[in-house]
Amino acid sequence: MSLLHRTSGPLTRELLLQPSGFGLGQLPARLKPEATTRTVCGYCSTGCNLNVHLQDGQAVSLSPTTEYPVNLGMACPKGWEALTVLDAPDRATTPLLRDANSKLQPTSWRTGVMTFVERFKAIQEKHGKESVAFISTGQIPTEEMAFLGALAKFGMGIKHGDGNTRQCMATAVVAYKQAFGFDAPPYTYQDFEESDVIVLVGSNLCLAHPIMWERVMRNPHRPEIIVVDPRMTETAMAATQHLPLAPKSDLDLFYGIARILIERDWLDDRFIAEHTTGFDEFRQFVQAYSIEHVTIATGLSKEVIERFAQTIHEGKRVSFWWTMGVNQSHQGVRTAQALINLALMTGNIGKPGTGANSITGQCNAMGSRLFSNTTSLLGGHDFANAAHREKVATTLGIDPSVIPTEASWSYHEILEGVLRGKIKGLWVICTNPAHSWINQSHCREILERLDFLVVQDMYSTTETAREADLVLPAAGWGEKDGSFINSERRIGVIKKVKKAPGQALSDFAIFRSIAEAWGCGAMFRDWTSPSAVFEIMKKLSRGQPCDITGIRDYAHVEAEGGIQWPLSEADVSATLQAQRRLFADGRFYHADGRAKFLFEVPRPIPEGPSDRFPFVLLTGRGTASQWHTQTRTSKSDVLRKLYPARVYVEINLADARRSGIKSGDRVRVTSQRGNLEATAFVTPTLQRGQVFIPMHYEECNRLTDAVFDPYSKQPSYKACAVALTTLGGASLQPTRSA
Ligand SMILES: Nc1nc2c(c(=O)[nH]1)N[C@H]1C(S)=C(S)[C@@H](COP(=O)(O)OP(=O)(O)OC[C@H]3O[C@@H](n4cnc5c(=O)[nH]c(N)nc54)[C@H](O)[C@@H]3O)O[C@H]1N2
Ligand SMILES: Nc1nc2c(c(=O)[nH]1)N[C@H]1C(S)=C(S)[C@@H](COP(=O)(O)OP(=O)(O)OC[C@H]3O[C@@H](n4cnc5c(=O)[nH]c(N)nc54)[C@H](O)[C@@H]3O)O[C@H]1N2
Ligand code: SF4
Ligand SMILES: [Mo]
Repeated sequence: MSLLHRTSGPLTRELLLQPSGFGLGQLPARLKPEATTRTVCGYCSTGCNLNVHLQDGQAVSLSPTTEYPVNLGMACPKGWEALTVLDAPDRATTPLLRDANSKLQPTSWRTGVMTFVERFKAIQEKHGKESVAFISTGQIPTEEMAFLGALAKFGMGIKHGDGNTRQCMATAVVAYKQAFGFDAPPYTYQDFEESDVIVLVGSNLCLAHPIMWERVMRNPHRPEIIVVDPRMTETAMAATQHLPLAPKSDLDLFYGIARILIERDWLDDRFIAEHTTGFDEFRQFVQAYSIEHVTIATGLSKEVIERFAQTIHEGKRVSFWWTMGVNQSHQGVRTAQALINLALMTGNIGKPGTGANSITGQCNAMGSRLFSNTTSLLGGHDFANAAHREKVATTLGIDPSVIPTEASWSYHEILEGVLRGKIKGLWVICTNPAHSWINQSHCREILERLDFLVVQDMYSTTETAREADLVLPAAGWGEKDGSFINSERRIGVIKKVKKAPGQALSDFAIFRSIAEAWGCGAMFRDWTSPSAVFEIMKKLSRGQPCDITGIRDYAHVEAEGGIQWPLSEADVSATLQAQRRLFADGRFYHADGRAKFLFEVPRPIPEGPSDRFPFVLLTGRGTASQWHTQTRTSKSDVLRKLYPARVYVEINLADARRSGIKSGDRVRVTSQRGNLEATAFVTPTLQRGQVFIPMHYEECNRLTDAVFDPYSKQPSYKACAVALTTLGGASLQPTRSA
């Protein structure tokens, strides 16, 4: 464990102070900072705090904040390098408009915004208001998300707008809403240190959330760490139990575990009776999940499964955590709920070191869940609820009739809308679908069909910006103000510490000028600055489970080291606890105050391996130094040294040996949708019949299969069938089918 900690863990303060580190020690004298300010990191949902050192008001270096309850002086390589990537030569510095020769040419902001308004209005006039849609993000401040959602839906009459959080968090949102009555991850990071059993499902915490992993490493209770993941990930290597189950067999496994807990009477009967509904039906349902059934479905041995159940029973404080291995599945919602069920039936919720805990991905996915105005109405409200619409309208001083009466189409429904000729104009903000969306060539074909595509991004070279008719240059993290909400519901403040290059503007400023040019500026008279919008958000949250009316302002948030929601006016007491969790009183958000047991018969993987495509492809994060589609992380010299430059495919040792494939050989990976050429990386960490490709490489999503969870509409990125061939055309066969 300690070796792993060193090799893949973050760079700590100690390293900073060493002469060879990246920190202050190596700065030339003329760059010694004059002042220091603080901001929250703009990559992952951990929400580490960084001290940014300034000279002439501009950032010159940074170091992790010691006295912040999230990261305690630690940061991962992306955080350390966050400033470097802002200076890249491909930053979008002026608006770009496609000319008659189909070339993107620089233009003025005035022309850019006027063209935006003219083209989208013309489309709406010809094809109806709903023919323009937007796709947004979990990576801009909450104030900007709220502005975008309100401007698009109430000001511009857009009905359909979704976020890249659909690719990521939609499953957890639906699972929580159905089970608890509100989208409410219950935990606080301190729980990583207080559990004696930590169950990580489909989460490679060690590299996707390195500082959360550091919190696990600080746990003084010598916890059992159980990793449920088909791959022997970095996290699994450091675990005490690894369950390398067959992909997407989690549901069978957890129903089987529930059955064992019931059979052996390892339940918290009182909690079940007082705080839940649906347990008797669930008890009946899981009878079908005998250990024999579960061993066949998962490929795990009886002993491994029983030991897992026994460890849950023996744990005094058991926490269940999940990430994309659960959410990105054709049955993600029910899988997340199967974990929630395990926590409920053993009473592992609402107490220190417990919980059914979805770990978020992007820095502000949680802000998007509450305030993006896509699936839920601003402030975690419901579009379909007339009282909610009335409340939001009154708070904003707008006519309730401008608020749509139903939630937007989901991401893939919007893309299908393009195919059906229903959507003609699309505005893409802070996301890169031409790289990250599932079944990429289809996605690109769809984008090409649009009459008008606007991309608002920091860089002009992203795969999506290259397809755009109009590129709007955006300031990024570090170049603007606002707030984020991290995985444990903690609101943190981000600050402008650097001037954006050229004419790039904050997304906030872009939304303001579009509102004016569109003719709905009056609706946003009070939306003058991020802090003004924070006040509006507070009002919108009043009376909701995410009530934040007790937060005074950004200064209050900073003084407390971030503040977790909820904090209503009534909650503000003399001392605010730095670590707060939900459901300590056993009351959930459904009208009866109880949590629900939810379950359903598992379904097979839509595209299992076949004779033609005999391998299962898994995808996900590759290293702690790569971020998604790499628009940012590829701009750092330091980060680029920490990962392979070109796409690679991990192949099981026995499978590779059988075909004489060695690490470094070039192979072709083909699915029904496309193919790519990659370098083979032969490894014992994969099971036979499975291969893995990191999502950071542009080619990865040529292969993936557009399959969705029926409730959350989240794409299932982590299971499709592929064939492997040498470049000479010889096909590889697994030593055993997957
Ligand atoms: N360095 C880095 N960190 C990141 C990001 C990044 O791009 N780079 N992105 C951030 C974002 S937005 C997100 S959403 C998170 C994602 O964080 P994670 O979800 O931890 O990362 P992934 O690698 O996508 O997937 C986790 C694991 O799911 C496993 N898996 C695949 N199929 C199954 C299955 O059927 N069952 C189970 N139990 N496991 C399965 C995969 O083998 C993989 O190891 O990371 C965040 N942090
Ligand atoms: N095969 C496969 N595909 C996946 C996944 C997987 O596991 N496997 N994971 C999925 C998941 S969980 C996620 S979250 C998505 C992520 O997919 P994307 O959202 O497409 O990935 P990013 O690279 O983060 O894209 C963010 C874009 O916003 C820009 N940007 C950054 N900051 C700002 C800003 O402040 N303002 C503006 N306007 N632009 C900005 C960046 O330059 C970048 O182009 O990928 C999904 N795709
Ligand atoms: S762990 Fe996440 S929040 Fe912390 S420094 Fe790394 S990327 Fe930033
Ligand atoms: Mo994500």
